[in-house]
Amino acid sequence: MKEDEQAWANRRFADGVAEYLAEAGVRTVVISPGSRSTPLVLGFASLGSFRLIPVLDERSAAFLALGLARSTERPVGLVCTSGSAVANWFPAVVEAHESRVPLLLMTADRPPELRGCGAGQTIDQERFYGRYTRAFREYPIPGDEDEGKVPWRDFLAADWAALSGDYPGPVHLNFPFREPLLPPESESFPSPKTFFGKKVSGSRYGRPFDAPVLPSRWQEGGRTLLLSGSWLGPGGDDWTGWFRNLAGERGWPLLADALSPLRHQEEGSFRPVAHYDMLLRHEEIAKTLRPDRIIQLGSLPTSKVLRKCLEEWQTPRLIIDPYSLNPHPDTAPVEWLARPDKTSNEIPLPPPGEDSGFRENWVVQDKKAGEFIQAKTGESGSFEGALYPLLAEHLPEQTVLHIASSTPVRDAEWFWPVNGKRFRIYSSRGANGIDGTLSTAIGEAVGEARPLWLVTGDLALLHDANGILQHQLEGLSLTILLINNEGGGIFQNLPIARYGETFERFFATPQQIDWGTWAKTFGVSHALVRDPAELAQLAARPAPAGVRILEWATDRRGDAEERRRWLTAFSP
Ligand SMILES: Cc1ncc(C[n+]2csc(CCOP(=O)(O)OP(=O)(O)O)c2C)c(N)n1
Repeated sequence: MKEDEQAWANRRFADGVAEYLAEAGVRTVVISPGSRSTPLVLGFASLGSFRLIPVLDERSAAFLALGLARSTERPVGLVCTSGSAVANWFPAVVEAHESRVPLLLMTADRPPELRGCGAGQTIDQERFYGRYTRAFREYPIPGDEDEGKVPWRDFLAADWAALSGDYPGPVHLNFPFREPLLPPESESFPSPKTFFGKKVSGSRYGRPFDAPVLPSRWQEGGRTLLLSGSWLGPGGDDWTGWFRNLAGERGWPLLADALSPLRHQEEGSFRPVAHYDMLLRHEEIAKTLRPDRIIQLGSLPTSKVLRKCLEEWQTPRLIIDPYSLNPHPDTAPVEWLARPDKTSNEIPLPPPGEDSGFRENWVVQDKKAGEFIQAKTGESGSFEGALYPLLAEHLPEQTVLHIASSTPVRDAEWFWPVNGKRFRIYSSRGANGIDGTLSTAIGEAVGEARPLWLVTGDLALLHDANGILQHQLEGLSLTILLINNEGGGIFQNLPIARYGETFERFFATPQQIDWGTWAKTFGVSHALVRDPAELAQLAARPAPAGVRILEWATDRRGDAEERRRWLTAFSP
């Protein structure tokens, strides 16, 4: 094939891909720089219908795409060059797989004749992400004999279905390109509207809501306890709304993690339970709160204490998960674990209220625990756990937050009070990594198109320090509440914390960063916040555009002690 023909074949092919994805509903493509991906980049750029976001570091790029896909409920495309660039997406691919977020991973590659023979920037990219993708496909080389024979346009439709269907997640498309990658400048390119593949319908992903009907044996009386873990993904609000109604109609107590929208939806007679971890630490209280049956929607709350109780109690449990997963890490009997489709044994609900004493007990105890936390919050100095009641009280209604892995996600579960302010809280609970925190939050903020608060430890922020390069993204308003306890505070709770210097060097790993200087390097604002009243004021005011860092300095050893006191000193 003549050189020009090859270049045009590359362009035509990439334009076809871009055109298809535009029709399918992709709005955003995150692109990292490189040569081999040139045709793809031009394909997306020439169509003019995408928001294209350039991100230098592929690891940050993929996490940003994850945050965008999560918050817009649409698949997001990623483009990178061949070689180790591909490997840098991997951590975000793992999280996307685990938390069911559709990322369209488009890697450029050398053609087969340049693989395995020492050609530059060439690695084995086939099935690179192994089981962490819903599908992998090697596309034909544009202009090659195969391109005419292989129905690659139909492949796109199949790969789209794998990406965004009932079990959404990442899909990897590998695109080999032969040089030259770019057509001569002088020639104009025919209109890209040449694509004739299968049409797709629907651009949002996820499973449409269909109110489940409980099998009859689960509708009988008995002390039934409802559990709600982290946000369920697209359509999640319908599922949690249904669960909330179930709790209301039946008078069943509902335990909601801070990551569940239900923690933040107290209204009328609906009152979720927030401080179950604290309550269940008390043997005497736990005995009175023990259920006869449990219904769990989606993942379990994070609490280890609750999980231990589930193991001990061996209470029969019904798990309802819109994506048919298997979220029960304990050995308690799960009587029915299935897709919540309508079932034939539909019977009317018996009248509610027959076990109202059970719910009453949970709610009364929870209120007492909430009052205990509230009283402690006023007298806690710089204790990081006190930040959560403070944020809950002062942030405006419907604020969006991202709570980082490690202590923040646990403190939020323990101390974020029941409220009716409809906060939306994101968190990466798929693989619970501290990686990609900043980029994921930036993606979520851009996708939400409204201010977002990121609550993070210092190590999680540093781990994705490159993410700050995106601070100038259009429409971004991000407040980073940096809990600076100089290292991994979470490890203070482990027995290894007794091991002095070994602990400090290999577990706590303090990093000695002057955050003011760091922020200045990138041109973002930074302020040390020392006083809860000051933080309360900042939380209540509208957040500015761009990125700001509010640094809350605290002492991880002292905080570990204080947290133990908060969690154990409560007595009803
Ligand atoms: C990618 C990744 N590497 C390592 C870990 C193990 N890990 C869990 S928490 C943590 C420390 C986090 O420190 P920081 O963000 O400062 O929060 P803190 O513990 O102080 O609350 C580490 C290293 C992880 N979860 N993910």
